[in-house]
Amino acid sequence: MDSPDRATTPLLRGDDGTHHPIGWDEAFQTFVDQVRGVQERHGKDSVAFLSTGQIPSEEMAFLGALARFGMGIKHCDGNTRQCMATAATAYKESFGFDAPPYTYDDYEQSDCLVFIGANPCIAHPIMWERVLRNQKRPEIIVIDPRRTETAMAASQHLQIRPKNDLALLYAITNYLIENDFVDHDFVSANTTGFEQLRDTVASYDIDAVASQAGVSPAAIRRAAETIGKGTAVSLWWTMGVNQSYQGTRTAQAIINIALITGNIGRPGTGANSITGQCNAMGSRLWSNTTSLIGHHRFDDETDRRKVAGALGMDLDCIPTEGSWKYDRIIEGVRRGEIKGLWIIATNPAHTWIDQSDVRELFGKLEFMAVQDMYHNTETAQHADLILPSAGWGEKEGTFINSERRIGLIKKVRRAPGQALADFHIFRGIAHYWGVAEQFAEWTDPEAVFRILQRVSRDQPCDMTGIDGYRELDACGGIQWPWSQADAEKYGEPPQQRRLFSDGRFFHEDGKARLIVDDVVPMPEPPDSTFPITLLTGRGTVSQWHTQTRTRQSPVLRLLYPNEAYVEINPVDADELEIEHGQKVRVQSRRGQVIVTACVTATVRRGQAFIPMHYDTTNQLTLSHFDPHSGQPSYKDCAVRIIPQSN
Ligand SMILES: Nc1nc2c(c(=O)[nH]1)N[C@H]1C(S)=C(S)[C@@H](COP(=O)(O)OP(=O)(O)OC[C@H]3O[C@@H](n4cnc5c(=O)[nH]c(N)nc54)[C@H](O)[C@@H]3O)O[C@H]1N2
Ligand SMILES: Nc1nc2c(c(=O)[nH]1)N[C@H]1C(S)=C(S)[C@@H](COP(=O)(O)OP(=O)(O)OC[C@H]3O[C@@H](n4cnc5c(=O)[nH]c(N)nc54)[C@H](O)[C@@H]3O)O[C@H]1N2
Ligand SMILES: [Mo]
Repeated sequence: MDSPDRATTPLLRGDDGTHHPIGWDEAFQTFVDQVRGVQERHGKDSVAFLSTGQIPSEEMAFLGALARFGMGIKHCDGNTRQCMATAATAYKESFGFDAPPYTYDDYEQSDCLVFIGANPCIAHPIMWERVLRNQKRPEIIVIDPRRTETAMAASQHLQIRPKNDLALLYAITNYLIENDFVDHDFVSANTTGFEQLRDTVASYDIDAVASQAGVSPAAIRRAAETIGKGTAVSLWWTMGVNQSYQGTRTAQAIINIALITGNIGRPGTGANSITGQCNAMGSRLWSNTTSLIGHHRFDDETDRRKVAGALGMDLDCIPTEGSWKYDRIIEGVRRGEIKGLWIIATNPAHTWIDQSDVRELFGKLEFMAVQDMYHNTETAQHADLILPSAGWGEKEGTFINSERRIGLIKKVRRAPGQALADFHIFRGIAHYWGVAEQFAEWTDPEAVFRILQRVSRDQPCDMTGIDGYRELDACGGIQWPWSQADAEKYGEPPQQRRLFSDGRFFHEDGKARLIVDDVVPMPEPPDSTFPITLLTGRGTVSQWHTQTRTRQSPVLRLLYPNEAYVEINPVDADELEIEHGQKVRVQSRRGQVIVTACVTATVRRGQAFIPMHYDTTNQLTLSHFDPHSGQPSYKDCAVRIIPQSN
């Protein structure tokens, strides 16, 4: 980890256009002067921040509170918008709170597991191991346009055409209702909206959907029958659903199936979103971006009072409105409304959708600060000021995983050079900004953890019963909720807990909502000029995102192709006269990249796949979003592929 790419001192761009090392004192002063300068020239709302699901909850909370309650920054979002926003929105609307219901034990307790747009063999190998440990010889159904490693291990693979999930899930729901696989008692006692669901899905006939989706009617019937007859069915989804222009409704179609068949709140069941980044769940709760810290509401005075009280801050420093979403912040840069940007632990110049546009936009900013472990990420290269950060293992704090488990991360080594934990960078900024007093209690991560416990009181994520870091360490992590009342009643927290075992959801009426919508067509379907649908996602177990960390490991580097490649079906390759290993040009309406052809039957005809790990992939993607969650739809755009002479 002491690679030459690590940022070891703050770096400031000089008049010659290159970065020069400076001390922390100058770095903090420059940061504060520049941010204030932009706010004075263009108004307070002209500075925004973009953060991450990869720092501890205490740091996220500090950042969100400092920026919004201390520095008056209104617009902020994080890379969780690229990743989990759809799941969060779907849960909130369906259950009344962003609450993944499951516990990892459910992988082992199911007799039928359905994976939709998820490739856990590659992306979640530890969870996949738990599936392999399942002793019930479960049926495994995978819905994915590619024949992934996970699909190969499944007993049923519905290899659908991209973005046909919503219609397919409605057809399955229709089948379940028509064949009376419905848990009527559960539906009438614990849900609302069943009649509307039934009437809407009635028009999704399996035969019609099958030809559109490119799978056989028999395969859909078999999957529906398996789900209907299963006694403990769990449904799991990841980015093939979240990163879709109808992702929220698709996630809710999955939730609907679990609800109407009574597959929730029991061992081996659930409508379960698998999280991506190590602390995406923490950012959903604590980042203070889309919702007021601890999943409260900015527009609710009672919530604002409660949060102000728990933080010991004045009510007037709590804003009454939420922020723009990520795409609107980027649009704000384009329109000249955002002039200053502070980017923490994320690399949008690589990962934001339609990236060439983003890189151009960064040039329009008057000030850009990047806080990262590495000084040379695609984003850091555009920065005026780079703040060097300690990474995982070099600092402490807590993370929350997909099963709502709060776990302690310990410091096992010193950060290189002058790199500081993000926590201490925020403390420094608070001091130089002149709000040290307001954050006097925020001395160290555990002190902040205690503040967050107070904020969580009486929320579904109540964690007031945890006896500090000591107990988190002793128990190997504790799932929320764990309230003071729980601790008094039960003593030790049980190892595995799932939500909704009492059938009560978090909406005021205690019921879950069955939510449906019309299916809308793909915005950029393949046509005669751009005949291929481009899919993007994770390529190998040994690559992580923009590879700032994984490329530092000589061992990992041997395990994946160093140069970008495109997977293309053998029949398409033949028609286009492309040989395996040959260079090809992949063009979309936005850009073009030269990559190596990997001819493989894992993708179907008319489709191609490029991993997201290469810095050029997002030059091709189309800027379009789920309207409810604002999450980018990274996995569908039209391209053409042209052979290059080597
Ligand atoms: N090794 C490794 N592991 C990782 C990561 C990494 O970079 N490297 N990143 C982590 C993060 S942040 C995340 S979010 C997760 C992501 O984990 P996953 O979501 O499992 O990974 P992806 O490859 O992005 O997408 C999953 C699948 O969606 C499929 N898909 C594409 N379009 C559609 C569609 O229209 N319908 C359906 N049903 N499926 C579709 C793709 O073919 C792909 O196989 O992985 C985490 N784990
Ligand atoms: N085409 C396409 N694009 C995609 C996706 C896709 O499937 N297809 N997937 C999307 C998804 S799911 C995600 S999650 C995003 C990920 O997108 P990014 O967040 O942009 O990618 P990362 O490489 O994870 O960037 C994290 C950065 O944080 C830094 N870092 C790590 N730990 C720390 C720390 O403790 N402190 C600080 N200050 N810095 C730290 C790392 O060095 C790295 O530069 O990409 C999205 N983009
Ligand atoms: Mo992600």
